[in-house]
Amino acid sequence: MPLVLYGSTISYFTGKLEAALRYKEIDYRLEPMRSQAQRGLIPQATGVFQMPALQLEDGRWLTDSTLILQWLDQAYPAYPLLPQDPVLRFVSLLLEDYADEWLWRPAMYYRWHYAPDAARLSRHISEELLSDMPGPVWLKQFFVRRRQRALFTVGDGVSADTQAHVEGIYFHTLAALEAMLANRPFMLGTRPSLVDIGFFGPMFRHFSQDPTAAVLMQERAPHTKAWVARMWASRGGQLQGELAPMLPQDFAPLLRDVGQAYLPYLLANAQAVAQGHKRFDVTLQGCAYRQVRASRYRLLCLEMLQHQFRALSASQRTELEVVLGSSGITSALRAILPARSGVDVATHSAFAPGLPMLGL
Ligand SMILES: N[C@@H](CCC(=O)N[C@@H](CS)C(=O)NCC(=O)O)C(=O)O
Repeated sequence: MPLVLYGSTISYFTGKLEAALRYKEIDYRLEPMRSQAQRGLIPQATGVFQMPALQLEDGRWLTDSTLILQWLDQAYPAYPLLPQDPVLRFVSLLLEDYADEWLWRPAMYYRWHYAPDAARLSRHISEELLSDMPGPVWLKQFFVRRRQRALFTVGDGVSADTQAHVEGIYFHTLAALEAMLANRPFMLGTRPSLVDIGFFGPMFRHFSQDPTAAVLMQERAPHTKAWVARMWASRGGQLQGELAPMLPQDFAPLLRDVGQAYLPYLLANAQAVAQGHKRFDVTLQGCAYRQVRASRYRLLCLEMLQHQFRALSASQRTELEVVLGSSGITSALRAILPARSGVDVATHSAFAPGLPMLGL
């Protein structure tokens, strides 16, 4: 019996999980998570209104692609995604989290800001996911576009003042990936790992397929475009590759972004959650973001990273400091957080109720 993956053929996190299932050669079937299912059974089972959700043969449900990947790597150990080396493993978890949460804003911006993209994607969602709701497609499109912008672009800090910075996140990421993928087939070596899977999320279903972003990828980063196809085609049994023993030097620009933008954002978010603020202002890399949505889930992301960091031995942490260089990452990993998500990070798993990405 295949696993059943509920999601969408245009979803960031569904595509990310599919790449892992395909590489690990785990049999699965993709089912659209239609509005009826969302309103009823699935959020009841997973505790959260989000995709993807994975159902096992024995009926159990899993949510949150990050936790699902960690569970899959244990339950299906063939073709592992997480590196064995504890330091490389930690850096992989950090980069996967960054790709999930920090590339989300530019991914949503390119999809919903530009009219041709918004028209195409709102039509796709209306036909794929809202086909079980009454009403004409054009009306559904109107509401989808309005909802997505209110939740994820203009309603989450994207404005005329921040637009250039948001676009810069995409351009810098493309430049960093291109430098790596011009020289080797996968980000950490000659086979895929969790880092590839993390970046594949936004790069596949958003940046390589949404019209405006796809043209930019084609022009600026042809090796990255080829890697997207290579990742989708990768099967563990057909690849003989190896992971690099250490993090390659060309990760420095991504690590800088983690330290200068993503982790300062997570710390400002933690402060907002502590104060019970639904929105907050934060200046990142000189760009003033206003009215960004607070997220208890992203506080949990920071707690998880700190928990994984604390699990390293003293000598591994020293080794990690060397790998991370002057990126400024470890100070955020050691910071005392002003608030708690309320989730026990030591026992949290894909089987526990999930938290929505934005909101308290
Ligand atoms: N942390 C979750 C995030 C999942 C997520 O936010 N998925 C998006 C679609 S790609 C979603 O379902 N959003 C819900 C919404 O738009 O209300 C994961 O890794 O699975």
